[in-house]
Amino acid sequence: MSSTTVQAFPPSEEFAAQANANAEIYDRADADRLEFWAEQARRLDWATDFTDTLDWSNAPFAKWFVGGKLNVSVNCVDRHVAAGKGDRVAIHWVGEPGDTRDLTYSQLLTEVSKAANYFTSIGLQAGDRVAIYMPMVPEALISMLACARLGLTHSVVFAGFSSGALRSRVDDAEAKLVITTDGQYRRGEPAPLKTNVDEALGTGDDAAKSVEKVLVVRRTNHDPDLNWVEGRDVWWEDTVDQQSDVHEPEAFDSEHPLFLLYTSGTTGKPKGIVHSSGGYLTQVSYTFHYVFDHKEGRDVFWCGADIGWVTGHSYLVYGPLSNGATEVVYEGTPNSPNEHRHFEIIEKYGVTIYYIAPTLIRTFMKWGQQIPEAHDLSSVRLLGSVGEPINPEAWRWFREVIGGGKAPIVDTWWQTETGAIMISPLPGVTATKPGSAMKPLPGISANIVDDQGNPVGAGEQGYLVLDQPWPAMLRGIWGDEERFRDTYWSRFAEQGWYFAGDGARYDEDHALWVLGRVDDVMNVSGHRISTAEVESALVGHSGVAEAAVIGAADETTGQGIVAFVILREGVENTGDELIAELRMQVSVEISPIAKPREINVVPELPKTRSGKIMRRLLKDVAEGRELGDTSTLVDPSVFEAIRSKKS
Ligand code: 6R9
Repeated sequence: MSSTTVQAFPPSEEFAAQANANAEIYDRADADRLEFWAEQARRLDWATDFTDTLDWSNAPFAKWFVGGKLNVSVNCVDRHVAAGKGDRVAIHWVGEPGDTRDLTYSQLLTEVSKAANYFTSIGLQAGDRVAIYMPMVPEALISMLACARLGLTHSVVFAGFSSGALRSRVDDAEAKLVITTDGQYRRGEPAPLKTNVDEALGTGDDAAKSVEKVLVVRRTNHDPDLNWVEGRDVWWEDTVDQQSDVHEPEAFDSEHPLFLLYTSGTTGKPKGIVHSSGGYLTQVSYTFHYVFDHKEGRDVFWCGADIGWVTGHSYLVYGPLSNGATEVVYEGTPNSPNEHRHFEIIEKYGVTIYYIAPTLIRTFMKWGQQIPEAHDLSSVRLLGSVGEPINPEAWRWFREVIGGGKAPIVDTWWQTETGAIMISPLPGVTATKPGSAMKPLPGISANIVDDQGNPVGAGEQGYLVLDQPWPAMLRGIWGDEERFRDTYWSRFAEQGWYFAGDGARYDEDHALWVLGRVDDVMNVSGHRISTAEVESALVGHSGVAEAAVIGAADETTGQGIVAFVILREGVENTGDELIAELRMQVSVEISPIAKPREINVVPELPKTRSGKIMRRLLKDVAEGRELGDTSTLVDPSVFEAIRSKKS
């Protein structure tokens, strides 16, 4: 695909005139990167100033803002109240059954202080770990901030994970406290959640050794047989709510571990990614301000991610709140009670900045544009995408249908490990191309290289590396220094670069295109073809709602391309005729070598709860193997349907 022929969208004059960013900040960052970051760190309130911006002498273990001390929760809450903004709404919370709750910054301070007082009362001390296994209720965010306030390192475990996944994370981190809810809503129905905690923590000889208390927020109130372990389990309303609402915070070292977040690796055991306080908060705060062009007191921000993922940590908690933002936090699924839910919320709260994953955009496309069109979405002025490469079709639809044909889109590339956005256009400054994350942010340095570490030319695919440390970078894998070095720093050890695990290429204009995980890059007859590129071509066909592509072992070509597609609502499957059309589509869009060997029309694609397509499992199907680990799938039964439809 020749990306230079892709239409670029320059920023409108109107947007540029009011934008937080301008072209000059790239120059400033280039002129003196460390000075630039020191300047960004000044966005925060430091109790003790830092003496050095970066200590990289023990690479790959970085220290940023050396000697500085700060309190993360003070930066997210107290300082806004102290500045007279206490009455500003921090969180417009929307529950799945339709209940709502607004929390101002003053109210947030009260709640966070009470929780901090309770945590202290049960003997927790800075450095202890706390597991948070909760749906998207306000107390989840309050708990995270209360941990931050006390220097307790939180480990949020997605509430859709199984009890086994929770147990392994609790054990690995040796968490002393687990915070949960009695139940959670799932597509309109209450389901137990604390039961999973009981299962996870076990009893007798099998009991999780580290856990002293389980703190339970009442949410669904529907489980008459709720199990209760005397001495271990307590209700939030009986404990936290009874505490004083005054709490004197203490400052912590810039490098103090703010949180652990487990992410799956190539081996089965999840890695506990460790994030710091000062460096992390600096970069999430900086990126929130510039990438989302956030205007305090005017914008209403909505990030659709769950706090169980890094996007929820950085752009639902620490980024927006450190900037004094007003944001929407929605508890439920997008089609509960019906497909209008997101658009009703945008309309009701006047959401101005809307940040979601491409998979959701494609779902909206599948539902049809008459649904968003039934709502006044004119408040939306900026759109963001994250989590996977966005195909140009979805990009255009997003801008047209949700963004009124004019809202800029920021396609933000980053990872759990990077902590904050790394590669993205700056709205009002960067001309965007549908499907490209464009270029590294000011202060960030990335490159695309071949196996030997040589830069690749325009149009050639290579590995995405980060060749300079950045403030929000992971500080390690919890308890496993060797795995940290191995996973990220061994591939380009000589050069000392971070290997992101993604493939990418520059086009002729030096715009950066992320092509997906390198394990998703196929090699067909010696040609490297990205699964994302083929998927994008398939989705470019008017009948296709969503596509997943994998490289399956092939005797003659090394790998053969196998595609799985879902058709749009109302599109008829004409069998061979359709398949021929789709193959032609790919041939025309990319090249005849990219034509899928096999195209299967299926009713569903297997996805993780964070919305990523599990290509590994599709590969198992395509290669006729037993399925690998399906524990992170939303709905393991989709495979029955896929197998039965597979040609
Ligand atoms: C933030 C987040 C990280 C992986 C990353 C890449 C993919 C994320 C992307 C993107 C293309 C984007 N990814 N954003 N690919 N364009 N804008 O998603 O973190 O869950 O750790 O996933 O997601 O493959 O390596 P995480």
